[in-house]
Amino acid sequence: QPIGIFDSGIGGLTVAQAIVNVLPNERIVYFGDTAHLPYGDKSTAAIQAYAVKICDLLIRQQCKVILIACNSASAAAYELVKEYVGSKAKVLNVIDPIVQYIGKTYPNKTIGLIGTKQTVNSNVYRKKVDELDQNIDLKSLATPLLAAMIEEGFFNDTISESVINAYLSDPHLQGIEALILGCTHYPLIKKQIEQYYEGKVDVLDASQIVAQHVKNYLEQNSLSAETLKGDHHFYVSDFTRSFEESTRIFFKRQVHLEHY
Ligand code: DGN
Repeated sequence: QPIGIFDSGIGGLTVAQAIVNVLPNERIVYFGDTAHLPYGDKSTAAIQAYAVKICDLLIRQQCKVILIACNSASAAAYELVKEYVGSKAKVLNVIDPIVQYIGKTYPNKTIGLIGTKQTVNSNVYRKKVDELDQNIDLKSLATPLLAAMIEEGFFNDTISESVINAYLSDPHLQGIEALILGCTHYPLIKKQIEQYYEGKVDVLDASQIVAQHVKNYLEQNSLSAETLKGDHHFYVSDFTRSFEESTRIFFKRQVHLEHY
């Protein structure tokens, strides 16, 4: 049975890639909701409606686990989707693993978060961090330009450097010991963010932490596949050649997108 992964578009391929790296025997069924992207600026109700439909598809594909790879969708729809899917598949999100990691690693510290408007304004990270009761102060900033910038190929250049500097110098993000990259696209600018902080702030790539979490979950529940059987599939709700070409940025190699 495959692992289902979904995102608002193809940015979630960063998470799929991290999973393929740590779990080479697992077959992936990926769904990018390119007809409705970006989720980052959508209402909670809209994202919930899209997420439920995508889960129907992933359940039809017999997925044993459904991972909501998108931070915006994890913030808006995780509880609803978990209830909707019930016992048909285990639903995981990209926020809980990073919150657990922060609780273990940074008690009594000040931590930063950057993500879309939906992710930051939902306050889900803040609520979950507060529930840890570890005296962690979370400072967050919506950085909506970053995902669009990366999709247009602006990273590791002077334009992205200016945008990153403008956001990270915001007064809301000062005095932090670690920064959560709370969006599928940000692993691509991790190096530039590390350069900005000159090693003084830990930059946390959620995709790596999430992949490790999925691995632990499969092992603990005896759900791991022994060998890779069949091909990965990458579905999108709207196909364009430029989406397919952009898969190379997020998955390190170009993959074939199937229009569902
Ligand atoms: N996948 C979205 C997220 O992780 O929040 C980013 C893309 C978007 O919808 N703007």
